[in-house]
Amino acid sequence: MTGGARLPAAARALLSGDRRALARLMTQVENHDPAVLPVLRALYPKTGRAHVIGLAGPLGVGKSSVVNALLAHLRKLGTTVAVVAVDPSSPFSGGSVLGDRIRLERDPGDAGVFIRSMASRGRAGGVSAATREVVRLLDAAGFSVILVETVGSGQVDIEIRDIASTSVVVLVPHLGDEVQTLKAGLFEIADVFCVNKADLAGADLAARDLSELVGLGAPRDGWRPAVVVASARDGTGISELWTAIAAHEKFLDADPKRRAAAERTRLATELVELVRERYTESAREELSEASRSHWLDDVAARRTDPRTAADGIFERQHAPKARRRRP
Ligand SMILES: Nc1nc2c(ncn2[C@@H]2O[C@H](COP(=O)(O)OP(=O)(O)OP(=O)(O)O)[C@@H](O)[C@H]2O)c(=O)[nH]1
Ligand SMILES: [Mg+2]
Repeated sequence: MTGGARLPAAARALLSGDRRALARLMTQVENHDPAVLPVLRALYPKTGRAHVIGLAGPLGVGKSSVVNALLAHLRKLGTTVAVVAVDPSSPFSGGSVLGDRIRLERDPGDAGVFIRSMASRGRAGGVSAATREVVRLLDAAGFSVILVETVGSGQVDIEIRDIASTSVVVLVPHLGDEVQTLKAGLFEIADVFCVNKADLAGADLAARDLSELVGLGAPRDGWRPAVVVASARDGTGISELWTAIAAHEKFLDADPKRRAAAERTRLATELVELVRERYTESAREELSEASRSHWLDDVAARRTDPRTAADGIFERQHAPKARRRRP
């Protein structure tokens, strides 16, 4: 008897390469369908092998185009690739654009590619929780490289660092971009900078300025971000971009403790987020119970300040039962 016999049917289907089962599980994740939870639990030990690469950057800099070019490059190398486009605002706009553009260049019968755009609608854990779960499904399904493109707010851009082992920040050669990037906090998350649209004027200058900026800072965790000039439009610099990404991966692997430490940091962030999600849910439940409306009544009437009331709610819900029973 093998351990596999105890796996849920959907997990077995995913592991056997059933792409429709994979897509169905992703939909369940997006819809917060609790039926997916035992499947995720069963698949978790089979994850952790994929190289997860995040791509972030300002609107319209060519992230999807770079993803598309990397995808083509990796397929030529024989690497299996999955793409996840994360759009926190709309399930259709940005994502479907990405899907359409990539569909143009890929062979629909190519089982080595999987593309998914996703939205995360109103979950307390935000975009990250659902994205992590979708990435894990792809990881378990055996994709070697998973490219995660963020679409939308700067906050989501920054959260990519909690999901990906390598973060690529895509920029374009326009004056002031570096300053904007610094402001948006993107500078801190980049392992690799990609100055895209090199077919336009100024790319080399922008890359030089950026390299200087990178040179001024201290390496983060021993790594100094690489700066690559590329044009997703004509394909120049894409193999160099992949080389830079792969170099970061190699750097992580050079010291086994390094990758483990980075992963533990990401997992700690995830656990805090998940616990916070539970607390948030139970606090909402507490306040929505009519018999508990005294919390809100007291705060609204200025009898209790919000922090004291919050302490009271937390105590009531999470203090050990023995303590709660005391008079
Ligand atoms: N000249 C030039 N244009 C490019 C290049 N790469 C992308 N573009 C164009 O830039 C525009 C935006 O490209 P996308 O790939 O959709 O950019 P994005 O960053 O994914 O956009 P959002 O997801 O909406 O933020 C499109 O019109 C592309 O054709 C490039 O290397 N050179
Ligand atoms: Mg895009």
